[in-house]
Amino acid sequence: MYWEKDKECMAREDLEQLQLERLQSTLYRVATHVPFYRKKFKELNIDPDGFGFLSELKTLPFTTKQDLRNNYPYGLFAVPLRDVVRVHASSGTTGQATVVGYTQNDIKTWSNLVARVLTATGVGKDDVVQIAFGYGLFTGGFGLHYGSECIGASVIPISSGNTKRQIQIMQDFKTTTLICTPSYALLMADMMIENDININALSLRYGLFGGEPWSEQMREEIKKKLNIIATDNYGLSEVMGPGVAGECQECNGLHINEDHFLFEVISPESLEPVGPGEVGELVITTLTKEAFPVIRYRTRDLAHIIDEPCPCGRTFKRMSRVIGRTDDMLIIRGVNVYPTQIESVLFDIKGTEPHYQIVVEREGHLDKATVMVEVVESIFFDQMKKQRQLVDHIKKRLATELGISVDVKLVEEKSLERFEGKATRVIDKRKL
Ligand code: DLL
Repeated sequence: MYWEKDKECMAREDLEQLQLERLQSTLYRVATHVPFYRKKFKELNIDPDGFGFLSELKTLPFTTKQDLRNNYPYGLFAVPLRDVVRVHASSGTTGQATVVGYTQNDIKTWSNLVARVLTATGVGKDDVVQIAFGYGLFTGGFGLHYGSECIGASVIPISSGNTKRQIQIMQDFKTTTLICTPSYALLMADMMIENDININALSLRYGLFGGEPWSEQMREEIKKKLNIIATDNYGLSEVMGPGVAGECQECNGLHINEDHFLFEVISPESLEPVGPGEVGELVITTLTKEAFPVIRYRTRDLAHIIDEPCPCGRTFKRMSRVIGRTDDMLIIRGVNVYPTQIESVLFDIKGTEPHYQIVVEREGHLDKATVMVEVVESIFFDQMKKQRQLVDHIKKRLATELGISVDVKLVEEKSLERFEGKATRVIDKRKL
């Protein structure tokens, strides 16, 4: 199922021509209306009118989160505020908030791209969509809301939180599609199981999950517990919000909406492009944004590009799931470790619950990581010997996967914090 087949399945040569034309007009727009870009282009001797090939993209300057912060709140807008109909902002948990804006046209484009992502999962106008992402400055709630309305689905704008009520509404309103973070979906599933709710009596068929990294094992767990098709969708507020990329029913990588975004993958150290199919930091250039265009935005998200054709017929390249963020990456004794690697191992081990947290501390000059893992009650109250065996087993599996040893601590079921939005997997005590 496609939302815009002519676009989503277009020939690559046509796509590249379209990308070039759109890039040219974006460069013109930012050079004319955004002093930050005008200054940068001048410093680097870039003539935005003389841009003739997509391959020249790498001559353009990067834009970073810090640049957005330095221009807080409206400094990077390319249209006057009177043309802006919506403002969103990032939460600012890692510093000052960053602000983004949308023109009427941007909202239309955004809804359309989210509509593509929803349609690729199988969601249509007969569906009842429960949006359990937060509504507000976060782009998740409103982004998915407008996209769902665009396809004509019946939208339940419940927002996040109040899990009991979410479940009640899911039952009463015959929700067919759940939209939230993967960790919140799992929290809901667990609560339903705990309360002996018959999952098969629900009308639920689809789940679109995004907003945070999750592993393939977590997808399996959600699918099994909720008996649904579960797809991954990706986006970030600096670039638009949800709708940047999303999986089709093949569930094997997220189709990038390439007619609206140019993706590059670079090494965060050398800033040079990585080899084909290699993991690196995603760098995104918007091609159609009016109010808030960005040139070569460094996302800090790590993924790789899948170039092979997809059996679904879409010609847009896919990105792999995001394995983590450069700023989530733990360097433990010189080795790079991502929470999703730990998650994959834990999901494979019987007796552990899919809830974990990684605590990083500094002992002397060395970083020490402890993985706190919830275990089922029978194990928690089991003999010490059995518990030790389980700890050793987890440690060994983690050491093989990560290439370094970490400590493991078993904790009682439900003792770790639960999340209704994005989960926090790492507690870094080194910064405290
Ligand atoms: O999280 C936009 C969004 C909302 C996407 C709902 C999908 C669904 P921000 O709050 O700006 O925007 O956070 C963006 O979240 O740079 C990634 O690190 C992470 N992220 C988003 N989607 C995924 C995903 C929204 N599917 C940041 N997998 C991004 C992994 C994701 N990480």
